[in-house]
Amino acid sequence: MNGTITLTIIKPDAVENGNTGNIIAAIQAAGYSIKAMKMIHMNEREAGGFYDVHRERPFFNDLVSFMTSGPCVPMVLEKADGNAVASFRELIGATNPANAAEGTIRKRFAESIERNAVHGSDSDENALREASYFFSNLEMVG
Ligand code: IDP
Ligand code: MG
Repeated sequence: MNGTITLTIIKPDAVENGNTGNIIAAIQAAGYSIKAMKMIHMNEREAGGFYDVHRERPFFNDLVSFMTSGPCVPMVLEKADGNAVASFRELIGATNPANAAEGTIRKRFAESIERNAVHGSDSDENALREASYFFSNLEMVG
Protein backbone atom coordinates (compact mmCIF):
# COMPACT_ATOMS: atom_id res chain seq x y z
CA MET A 1 0.00 0.00 0.00
CA ASN A 2 1.19 3.53 -0.78
CA GLY A 3 -1.11 5.70 1.32
CA THR A 4 -2.50 5.36 4.82
CA ILE A 5 -5.55 3.28 5.66
CA THR A 6 -8.64 3.47 7.79
CA LEU A 7 -11.40 0.98 8.55
CA THR A 8 -15.04 1.89 8.06
CA ILE A 9 -18.26 -0.03 8.56
CA ILE A 10 -21.50 0.85 6.84
CA LYS A 11 -23.65 0.08 9.87
CA PRO A 12 -26.91 -1.93 9.93
CA ASP A 13 -29.14 1.19 9.93
CA ALA A 14 -27.63 2.45 6.67
CA VAL A 15 -27.71 -0.99 5.02
CA GLU A 16 -31.35 -1.44 6.07
CA ASN A 17 -32.26 2.03 4.77
CA GLY A 18 -30.78 1.26 1.35
CA ASN A 19 -27.92 3.73 1.71
CA THR A 20 -25.00 1.37 1.08
CA GLY A 21 -24.49 2.54 -2.51
CA ASN A 22 -24.87 6.24 -1.68
CA ILE A 23 -22.31 5.97 1.12
CA ILE A 24 -19.80 4.08 -1.05
CA ALA A 25 -20.26 6.75 -3.76
CA ALA A 26 -19.60 9.55 -1.23
CA ILE A 27 -16.48 7.77 0.04
CA GLN A 28 -15.09 7.25 -3.46
CA ALA A 29 -15.95 10.82 -4.51
CA ALA A 30 -13.87 12.02 -1.55
CA GLY A 31 -10.80 10.24 -2.93
CA TYR A 32 -10.61 6.97 -1.00
CA SER A 33 -9.94 3.67 -2.69
CA ILE A 34 -11.45 0.44 -1.41
CA LYS A 35 -8.80 -2.12 -0.46
CA ALA A 36 -11.23 -4.67 1.04
CA MET A 37 -15.00 -4.95 1.40
CA LYS A 38 -17.62 -7.53 2.36
CA MET A 39 -21.12 -7.84 3.81
CA ILE A 40 -21.43 -9.72 7.10
CA HIS A 41 -24.02 -10.19 9.84
CA MET A 42 -22.17 -10.17 13.17
CA ASN A 43 -23.11 -12.15 16.25
CA GLU A 44 -22.76 -10.74 19.80
CA ARG A 45 -19.26 -12.06 20.31
CA GLU A 46 -18.06 -10.56 17.03
CA ALA A 47 -19.64 -7.13 17.58
CA GLY A 48 -18.59 -7.08 21.25
CA GLY A 49 -15.02 -7.90 20.29
CA PHE A 50 -14.94 -5.09 17.77
CA TYR A 51 -16.20 -2.57 20.36
CA ASP A 52 -14.22 -4.07 23.24
CA VAL A 53 -12.87 -0.62 24.33
CA HIS A 54 -16.47 0.47 25.00
CA ARG A 55 -17.37 -2.58 27.14
CA GLU A 56 -17.74 -0.51 30.34
CA ARG A 57 -19.79 2.25 28.71
CA PRO A 58 -23.51 2.51 29.51
CA PHE A 59 -24.40 2.24 25.82
CA PHE A 60 -22.37 -0.95 25.18
CA ASN A 61 -25.23 -3.49 25.30
CA ASP A 62 -27.46 -1.36 23.07
CA LEU A 63 -24.58 -0.82 20.67
CA VAL A 64 -23.95 -4.57 20.38
CA SER A 65 -27.61 -5.24 19.87
CA PHE A 66 -27.77 -2.58 17.14
CA MET A 67 -24.63 -3.88 15.41
CA THR A 68 -26.02 -7.43 15.41
CA SER A 69 -29.50 -6.36 14.22
CA GLY A 70 -28.68 -6.87 10.55
CA PRO A 71 -25.92 -7.02 7.97
CA CYS A 72 -23.19 -4.41 7.79
CA VAL A 73 -20.39 -3.66 5.32
CA PRO A 74 -16.85 -3.31 6.69
CA MET A 75 -14.30 -1.79 4.29
CA VAL A 76 -10.61 -1.00 4.37
CA LEU A 77 -10.04 2.39 2.74
CA GLU A 78 -6.83 3.89 1.48
CA LYS A 79 -6.11 7.58 0.98
CA ALA A 80 -3.14 8.19 -1.28
CA ASP A 81 -2.55 11.76 -0.14
CA GLY A 82 -2.64 12.45 3.56
CA ASN A 83 -3.92 10.97 6.75
CA ALA A 84 -6.75 8.51 6.03
CA VAL A 85 -7.88 8.27 9.66
CA ALA A 86 -8.26 11.99 10.39
CA SER A 87 -9.61 12.97 6.96
CA PHE A 88 -12.17 10.16 7.03
CA ARG A 89 -13.44 11.27 10.43
CA GLU A 90 -13.96 14.73 8.93
CA LEU A 91 -15.85 13.21 6.02
CA ILE A 92 -18.21 11.28 8.34
CA GLY A 93 -18.79 14.06 10.90
CA ALA A 94 -19.53 14.00 14.63
CA THR A 95 -20.72 10.84 16.42
CA ASN A 96 -24.08 12.49 17.06
CA PRO A 97 -25.58 13.49 13.68
CA ALA A 98 -27.24 16.45 15.41
CA ASN A 99 -23.73 17.87 15.83
CA ALA A 100 -22.36 16.73 12.45
CA ALA A 101 -21.42 19.37 9.86
CA GLU A 102 -23.55 19.87 6.73
CA GLY A 103 -22.61 17.51 3.92
CA THR A 104 -20.95 14.92 6.17
CA ILE A 105 -21.99 11.29 5.78
CA ARG A 106 -23.51 11.14 9.26
CA LYS A 107 -25.42 14.40 8.68
CA ARG A 108 -26.82 12.96 5.45
CA PHE A 109 -27.54 9.39 6.49
CA ALA A 110 -27.49 8.88 10.29
CA GLU A 111 -30.64 8.54 12.36
CA SER A 112 -29.29 9.07 15.90
CA ILE A 113 -26.15 9.02 18.05
CA GLU A 114 -26.36 5.20 18.09
CA ARG A 115 -27.72 4.52 14.59
CA ASN A 116 -25.13 6.77 13.00
CA ALA A 117 -24.63 5.08 9.60
CA VAL A 118 -20.86 4.56 9.62
CA HIS A 119 -17.82 3.72 11.73
CA GLY A 120 -14.40 5.35 11.28
CA SER A 121 -11.17 4.32 13.02
CA ASP A 122 -9.77 6.82 15.53
CA SER A 123 -6.00 6.19 15.13
CA ASP A 124 -3.56 4.51 12.73
CA GLU A 125 -2.95 1.79 15.30
CA ASN A 126 -6.67 1.05 15.65
CA ALA A 127 -7.14 1.20 11.87
CA LEU A 128 -4.65 -1.67 11.49
CA ARG A 129 -6.19 -3.63 14.38
CA GLU A 130 -9.71 -3.14 12.99
CA ALA A 131 -8.70 -3.98 9.40
CA SER A 132 -7.21 -7.27 10.57
CA TYR A 133 -10.26 -7.92 12.78
CA PHE A 134 -12.39 -8.25 9.64
CA PHE A 135 -9.97 -9.12 6.83
CA SER A 136 -7.11 -11.51 6.23
CA ASN A 137 -4.13 -10.44 4.10
CA LEU A 138 -5.62 -12.45 1.22
CA GLU A 139 -8.77 -10.32 1.34
CA MET A 140 -6.91 -7.00 1.03
CA VAL A 141 -5.80 -5.86 -2.39
CA GLY A 142 -2.43 -4.32 -3.21
P1 IDP B 1 -17.32 7.16 16.97
O1 IDP B 1 -18.04 6.06 16.21
O2 IDP B 1 -17.68 8.51 16.45
O3 IDP B 1 -15.83 6.94 17.06
P2 IDP B 1 -17.46 6.25 19.74
O4 IDP B 1 -17.44 7.17 20.92
O5 IDP B 1 -16.22 5.46 19.44
O6 IDP B 1 -17.91 7.13 18.47
O7 IDP B 1 -18.68 5.27 19.95
C1 IDP B 1 -18.82 4.10 19.16
C2 IDP B 1 -20.26 4.00 18.71
O8 IDP B 1 -21.09 3.81 19.85
C3 IDP B 1 -20.83 5.25 18.04
O9 IDP B 1 -20.49 5.36 16.69
C4 IDP B 1 -22.32 5.05 18.25
O10 IDP B 1 -22.87 4.09 17.33
C5 IDP B 1 -22.34 4.47 19.67
N1 IDP B 1 -22.48 5.50 20.70
C6 IDP B 1 -21.52 6.38 21.10
N2 IDP B 1 -21.97 7.18 22.08
C7 IDP B 1 -23.25 6.79 22.31
C8 IDP B 1 -24.27 7.23 23.23
O11 IDP B 1 -24.08 8.16 24.04
N3 IDP B 1 -25.46 6.58 23.16
C9 IDP B 1 -25.70 5.55 22.30
N4 IDP B 1 -24.78 5.10 21.43
C10 IDP B 1 -23.57 5.71 21.42
MG1 MG C 1 -14.78 5.40 17.96
